[in-house]
Amino acid sequence: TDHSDSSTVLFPRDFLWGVATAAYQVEGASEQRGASIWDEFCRIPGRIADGSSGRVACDHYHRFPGDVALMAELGLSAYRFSISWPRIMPLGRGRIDTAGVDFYARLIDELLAVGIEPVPTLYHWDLPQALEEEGGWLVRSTAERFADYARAVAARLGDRVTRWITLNEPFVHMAYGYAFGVHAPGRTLMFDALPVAHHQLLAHALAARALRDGGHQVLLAHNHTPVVPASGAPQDRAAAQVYDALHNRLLLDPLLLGRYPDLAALAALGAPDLGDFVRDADLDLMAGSLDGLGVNYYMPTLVAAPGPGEALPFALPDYTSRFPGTPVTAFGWPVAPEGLYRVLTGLRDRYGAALPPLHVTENGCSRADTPDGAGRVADPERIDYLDRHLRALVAAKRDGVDVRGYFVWSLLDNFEWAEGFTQRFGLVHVDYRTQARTPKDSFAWYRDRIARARAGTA
Ligand code: GBH
Repeated sequence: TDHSDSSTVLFPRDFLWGVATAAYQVEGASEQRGASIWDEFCRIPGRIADGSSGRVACDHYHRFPGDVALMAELGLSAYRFSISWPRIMPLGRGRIDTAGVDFYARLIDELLAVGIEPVPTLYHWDLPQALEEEGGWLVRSTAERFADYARAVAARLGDRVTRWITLNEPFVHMAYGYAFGVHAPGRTLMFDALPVAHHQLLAHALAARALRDGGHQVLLAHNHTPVVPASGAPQDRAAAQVYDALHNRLLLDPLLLGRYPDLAALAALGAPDLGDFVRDADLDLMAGSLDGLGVNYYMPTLVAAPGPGEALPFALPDYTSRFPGTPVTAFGWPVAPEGLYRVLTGLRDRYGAALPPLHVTENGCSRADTPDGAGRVADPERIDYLDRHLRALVAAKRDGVDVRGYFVWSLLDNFEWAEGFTQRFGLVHVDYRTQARTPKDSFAWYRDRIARARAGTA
């Protein structure tokens, strides 16, 4: 077959070539906005690996013109960033901070001036602290506050944005933030965190209704992990199924099918009954509320049945030691591009006609990068990682999956949540002492990759 010809078909002109970041991880300028749960969480000793916080981060708030210039050099068609709710509404409700709105307006104008589509995420885990004090995502009213916030943002920035991502990884936010407590707000509720999933879905659905009324397209970014049972033994297969239902389907089934997956196996472990907080009308509102699905993919998960006295695989499994022989990133995460192919084709197979077009809204790897004496950062492992994952995306497209965009996580090295600044995911190295940006070899590679796709030669 003629690969050059098929490539223009695989990557049509409107394919979104992007990079992604999130407000708390890059912006800094924390004194110029309301407090979020991450500001609070980072103050608790021992929670962040290097004792750092997002107080300054990459200072993107002040340096965005230079960062947009880097994006223009890459030849991107889209930038996925997130809007900080407490920068728009310092108390999570009511008063709008016009300086906060103005920051995003200037960022968006800067992007449009160089032909890059702004793709804002309305919520990437930085809940206003004032709302956390009213119960955070455990209470239903937070969903309504989110819809108010979404409407306020769309009213001010909606003339320049067509595609919105409501929430980033609501499952991860629930699990890490409210069930295990390793992310903000640091609660350890295990299965009692389930209402957090539902209230985020409701928030998405209420916001989606408002945004769509205004003619906008609405996506949500969901973290997917293909689940591999550790063996063919029935107990490992059953554990893998529960894990898959929780991590992959708990939030997608309501959005795409209008119902929750069967969680009977969890009830036996003390999980609350969904009927305690789910209303029928909520599911009607959620069903079909997506114009596109964002897929964040990093790695697969190998699941073994818990041993006697161990918790069910809702808790953090030790992924890496369980994939013997698989190379890992600096984070210890297995490098498995075929997992992306499995995720993309698996979504199509499971949801069929109910599945909207897909966008890979995050994919990337961390590496211990340092510029050499000549100011070069050679990161061949990252190039290999991105190249192989893009090939997996191409394979899924060839097999008929409708994938319309690919966003590298991340443009810049940034504040990697509980890991602080110890994990570097950027195409661009950041020296946190000087804020100097140094494009890595992977930056040039991605620039050339995009150019080849545009020229129809690869
Ligand atoms: C994304 O989350 C986030 O959206 C983004 O903000 C973040 O910077 C990026 O990924 C890189 O981490 O406990 O070591 O076995 C990814 C969701 C949840 C995937 C935790 C890996 C297990 C890690 N991640 N999960 S570990």
